[in-house]
Amino acid sequence: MRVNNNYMDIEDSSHNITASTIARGYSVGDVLESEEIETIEEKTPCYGEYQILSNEGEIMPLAADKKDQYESNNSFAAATKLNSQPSGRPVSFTVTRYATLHRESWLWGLIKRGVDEDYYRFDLFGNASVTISLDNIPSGCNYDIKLYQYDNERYAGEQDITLLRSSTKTGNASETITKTLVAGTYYVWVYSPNDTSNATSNYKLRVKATYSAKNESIAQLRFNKGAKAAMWVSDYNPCGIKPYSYSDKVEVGYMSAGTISAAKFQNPYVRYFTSGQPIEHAVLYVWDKDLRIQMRNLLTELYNEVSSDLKDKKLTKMKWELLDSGSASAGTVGRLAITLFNGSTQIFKRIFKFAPIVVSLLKYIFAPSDEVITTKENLLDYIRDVRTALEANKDTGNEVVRIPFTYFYSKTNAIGITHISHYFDFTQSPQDKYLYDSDTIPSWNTNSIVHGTIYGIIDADDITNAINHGKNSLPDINTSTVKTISLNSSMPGNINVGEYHWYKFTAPSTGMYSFYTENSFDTYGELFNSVVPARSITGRLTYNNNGNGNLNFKIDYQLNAGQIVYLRVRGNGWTKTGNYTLRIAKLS
Ligand SMILES: [Ca+2]
Ligand SMILES: [Ca+2]
Ligand SMILES: [Ca+2]
Repeated sequence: MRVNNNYMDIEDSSHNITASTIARGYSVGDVLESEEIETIEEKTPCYGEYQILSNEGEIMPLAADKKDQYESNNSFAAATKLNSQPSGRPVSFTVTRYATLHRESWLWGLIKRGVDEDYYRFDLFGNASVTISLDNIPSGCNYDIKLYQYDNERYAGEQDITLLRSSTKTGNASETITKTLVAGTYYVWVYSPNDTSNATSNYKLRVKATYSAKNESIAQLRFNKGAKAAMWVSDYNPCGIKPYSYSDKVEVGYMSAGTISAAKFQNPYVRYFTSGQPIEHAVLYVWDKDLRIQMRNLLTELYNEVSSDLKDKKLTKMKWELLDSGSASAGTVGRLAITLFNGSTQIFKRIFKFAPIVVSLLKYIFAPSDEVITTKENLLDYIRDVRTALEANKDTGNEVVRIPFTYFYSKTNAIGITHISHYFDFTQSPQDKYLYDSDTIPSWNTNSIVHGTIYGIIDADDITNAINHGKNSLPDINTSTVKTISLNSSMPGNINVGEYHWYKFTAPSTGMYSFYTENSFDTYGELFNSVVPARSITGRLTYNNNGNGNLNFKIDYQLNAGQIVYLRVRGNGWTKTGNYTLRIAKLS
């Protein structure tokens, strides 16, 4: 190339001018400016197949450098896997890889590269905080990293990969990306923005993932938060489908064996879902007896009205609508309208008035799909199944009902048919056991594949918050009413797991008083000036565990005439349960 004051000529190796700015009608400045723009243009990553160019001697006079052990990993499709599916509960992990960028010519589509690029893939089995770092970048080199996510949506193809975050420092400064991510498939792209490389000096790539998963105690949710129910919601939504969105089989992608370009479905995450086992998407736990009874009552009304009023056997369409949305602002009554159709003819319509939380649970969680319920008998069977779930053993006060919502992954793979459809099948079937006999709601179980997040449910808004993976969490509140107790009386009580009872005492005269329990279980007593929420110990005056012998507490405390104190009685460690008798005596 030869540049003079006004013109620029481009010559070949024999100094023949092959192009000139005179001929093109633009000046040197224009050309240099456009060249500058080209040099700062960002690199794009490579998705699918690429070709290593082996006979590039004339253009790349030196032989390609020695490759690292993970080669060839020059595209998302060929990415090196950093982790695999754990055999049990997914645990937080850190993976470190030492590798190099070497010189090598290769081609992806029309884009030619002279320097190696490395692609890594990792999968998250739950929501996690992730830190990716690239250290030990060789001196004289500039490497960058970018984090990508495989698009978790229906009909996503092999190029549906989205950039989440970049780290592009200059020189050989270390690169870091930190981000909170949901369960899914991710890629890290390590490349040199200015085509610098060093085939003998390793970079150090580290991916650290810390799952946010946490088990919850039903007693905590019930007595500290005042929750009536809870929902476990999986951290992974299959192809972006939210829990309870479907009650039947949905196509999420298809592949045609004919041409690669017709391959619409490449979601790498579904490889974990081929076991034939049901995968839990969301689980409803209900312990509040009144809530369960109200839901059963609504279903009983619906059952009776459908069986007596619906003469038409065939159903083609069903509408479950919340008239008063069932949000907390709707007040104390929510209205659920259920309309049934045969063709365009409306054959049934009823409006049910219940508490907002009741109509919301029915609408969001139990509304069946048109495709599944096609006859009057189908609908009656369905209502009976849900009723059975809520019934359990209604005579005991502390039982918990567990109702999972599951799906299967499947594909049609018939011989002779080149078009293969992939499905998630959400069709529900009745289960044989609904009673749940543990205080712990686990963030992971063998049917859940990935971790989930647990949401306490007090009212209708909490249901939509849970389904939408919302951030609203329940504050600590007081779920215990305060009973007044007087001197020398005895107060019987029964404590369940996590429960606490408040008592108010007004000293009739100045003196030393003794507060204590009798009977045989491990009680714990705490004295306050005022009632505090949940397990708070703010402003606690004094406390005692076993002062009265036989694991009973005893608190002796000096009070003035007319002074009011509040006593909290609970099981030791919040876990002990049983019957007690509370007494207050005046010592002096
Ligand atoms: Ca490499
Ligand atoms: Ca590579
Ligand atoms: Ca850099």
